[in-house]
Amino acid sequence: MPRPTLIPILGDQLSLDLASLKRGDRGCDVVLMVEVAEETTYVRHHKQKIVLILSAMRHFAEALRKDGWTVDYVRLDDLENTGSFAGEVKRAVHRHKASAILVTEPGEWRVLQSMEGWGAASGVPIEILDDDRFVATRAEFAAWAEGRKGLTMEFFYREMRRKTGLLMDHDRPEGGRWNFDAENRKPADRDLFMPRPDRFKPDAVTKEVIALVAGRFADHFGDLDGFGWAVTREDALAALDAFVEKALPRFGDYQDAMLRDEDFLYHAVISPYINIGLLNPLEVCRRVEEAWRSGGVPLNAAEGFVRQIIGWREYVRGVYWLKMPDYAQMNALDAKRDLPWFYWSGETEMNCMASAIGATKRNAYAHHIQRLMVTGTFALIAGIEPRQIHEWYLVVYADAFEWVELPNVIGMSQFADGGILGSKPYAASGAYIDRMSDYCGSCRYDVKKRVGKDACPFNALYWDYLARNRETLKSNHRLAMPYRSWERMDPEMQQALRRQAATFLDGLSATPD
Ligand code: FAD
Ligand code: DLZ
Ligand code: SF4
Repeated sequence: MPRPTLIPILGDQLSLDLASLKRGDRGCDVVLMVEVAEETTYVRHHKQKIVLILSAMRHFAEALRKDGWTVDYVRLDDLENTGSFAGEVKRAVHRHKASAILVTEPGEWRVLQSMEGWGAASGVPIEILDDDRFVATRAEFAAWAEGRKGLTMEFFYREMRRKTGLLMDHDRPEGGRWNFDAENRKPADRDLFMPRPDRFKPDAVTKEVIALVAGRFADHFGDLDGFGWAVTREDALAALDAFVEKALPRFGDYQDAMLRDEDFLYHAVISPYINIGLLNPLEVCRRVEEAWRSGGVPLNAAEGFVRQIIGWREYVRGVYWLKMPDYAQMNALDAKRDLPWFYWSGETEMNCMASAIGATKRNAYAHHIQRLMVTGTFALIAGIEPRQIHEWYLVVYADAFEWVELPNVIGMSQFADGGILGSKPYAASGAYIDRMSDYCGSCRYDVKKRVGKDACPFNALYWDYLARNRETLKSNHRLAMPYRSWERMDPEMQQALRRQAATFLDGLSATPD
């Protein structure tokens, strides 16, 4: 009997056409899947995120068996479980007398460091393959970035459009423009019919994992009731179909809108499925392109959506691998404040924050503008230490894996990378939130006021942020206008704003009262 090759598959590699499976031999090789304490606790993930991943892993193991593979599956509560990828791979190499390890590269730098030692620790050779579920390889992104002054996403995105042929008319963009973002800035009307994303009733496998998580991770953040994520490819495809049919036509128009009682608006709510491998990003984009070509969806919606995936998603991954491990430590504005406790409890009188954090607890999801312009902007203008807000985002969202979360937080949202990823910080006063949402009308704070007991905290914090970071930010030409306004402001008002901000910040607590 030839000795098998061991093919470890990680919890975010749940794709039957994974690179290592394409290279493996069903007749001889053994697939290894492991539930390990190291991964469930390296941060204290939202309970729904753990259920999603473990249940999707268990369902995927069955799909692999149906597809003819031999699968060795180690459960979290198996007595011999060593609790780490490295320990489980070593045990499995010996159990199966494997002659080699064949694996697809992981999403995270942390796991790659460990993976590179698996072969030596187990005494067999290891081959690590590129993850071809991405449009650009890490090497291709690095080649694109080489020698450029700035890493402008828009230029990278055009390359990806050319490479994939998505929304292209030969060598020209469909509709004559690469980007239709200017049409995608509408606030939502309160009385529009909002489609809800498809939710799925837990089956016996998911119920078992829910019980495991409720017992073992009871003190982790987030609600478990009402868990409704898809845990199989079939259900994830159904969720994609429902999005394309019901929400995509308005995705573009209302991409930046926020409403208090609408947790999802016209967003796809499929990022966890793409990130763990149940949906392939290119198949999703082709489905959206097809909907546009058949006339059911306007071009601004289809282009806006495709840009998020082959533009932003690919781009942040490229930046992550190009800049790690230093990227995780960046703190260009030297922000030092501890994360306020209300990020965990949701208890704050700021309606916008309570709403975004409440949705996050309920669903392990908040849409992009809540992440960027509410919880993200607040942390930015309050001067929260980037490492702490990064960890919060990594914990609370079902789609959070460091390769995509870190650049979105450290780069896009906190400007802690000094402008590698975005050309200006997303700092804003309450006026932005008021324009794009219905939060302010029922808030105990007055969004029009800048000082006084009832003043919206975002207002004073915004000016305080600009004043505090003047030396670092004043040369940013995209901030020239706000700095001119600050300099023209009556010095008494300047002082009042800074006092207002200081009093508010002093009142924030990093621990439960
Ligand atoms: P839609 O709004 O419907 O967008 C469609 C798809 O485009 C998403 O499913 C996603 O795959 C992709 N996408 C959109 N924007 C981005 C982006 N900026 N970066 C990468 N992909 C994008 N996304 C994650 O997948 N994981 C994260 O941990 C994560 N953390 C974030 C943290 C912050 C501070 C910010 C500002 C954004 C973060 N994002 C993250 C990006 C984005 O907010 C989510 O991808 C999106 O909200 C997922 O919901 P959706 O499927 O309804 O997306
Ligand atoms: C996030 C996660 C969790 C909670 N648990 C597991 C697990 O038990 N086993 C596993 O293989 N993967 C898990 N994951 C996903 C991994 O953290 C992810 O594959 C790595 O971070 C690589 O990106
Ligand atoms: Fe948020 Fe200020 Fe509006 Fe209240 S008034 S919801 S704190 S932006």
